[in-house]
Amino acid sequence: MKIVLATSNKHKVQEINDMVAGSGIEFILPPEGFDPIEDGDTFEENSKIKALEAWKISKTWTLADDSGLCIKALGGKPGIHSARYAETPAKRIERVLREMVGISDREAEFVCAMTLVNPDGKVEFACRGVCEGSIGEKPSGHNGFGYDPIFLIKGTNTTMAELSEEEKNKISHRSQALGRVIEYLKGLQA
Ligand code: ITT
Repeated sequence: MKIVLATSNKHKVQEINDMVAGSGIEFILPPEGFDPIEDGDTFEENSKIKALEAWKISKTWTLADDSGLCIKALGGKPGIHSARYAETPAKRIERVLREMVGISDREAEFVCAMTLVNPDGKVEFACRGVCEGSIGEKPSGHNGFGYDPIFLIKGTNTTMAELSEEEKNKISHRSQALGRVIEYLKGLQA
């Protein structure tokens, strides 16, 4: 079964395909012209906007992931603005570290909201995955993407970027949400 993954982020497609390897499900990039206006107020709303936009141009099963980093001491920022918090991934990390200077409560979480739209253009299933952790004092590690180098996994001194792909995929917000989507799809096929 092929499902259009409503994203322009190639890292997400790779991560998600790695997670479902061997399941008979393959995620593919949307056809050309995928340009959603992510103007929702929540991860859930933006995820739905992306999934429906991808459906409009593909008319098949689509899955969207809207995700981001939420930092408690910053009132949940960068949150839904994670992808645009500064111009480049390195500058986004710099900005977060700057805003966290002098703050001792460094609790944070990665959030992922997924929306599955069926070939009739209706929301078939939606869910959320969360990965708890905290913000490190400096970046460390080169794997993954985005804020991974400053995200310390709860109860450890290891950043998400220091984990192998396989290790990240066992605990990430994205894998938790995707696990629920796959379970739902398997139920449909049974
Ligand atoms: P699409 O909207 O096209 O899917 P995007 O990268 O803009 O691609 P989002 O709007 O969902 O995706 O923003 C997610 C941002 O949150 C992403 O660019 C990263 O900065 C951050 N993020 C999400 N998941 C992450 C992860 O697993 N590791 C590190 N950073 C992550």
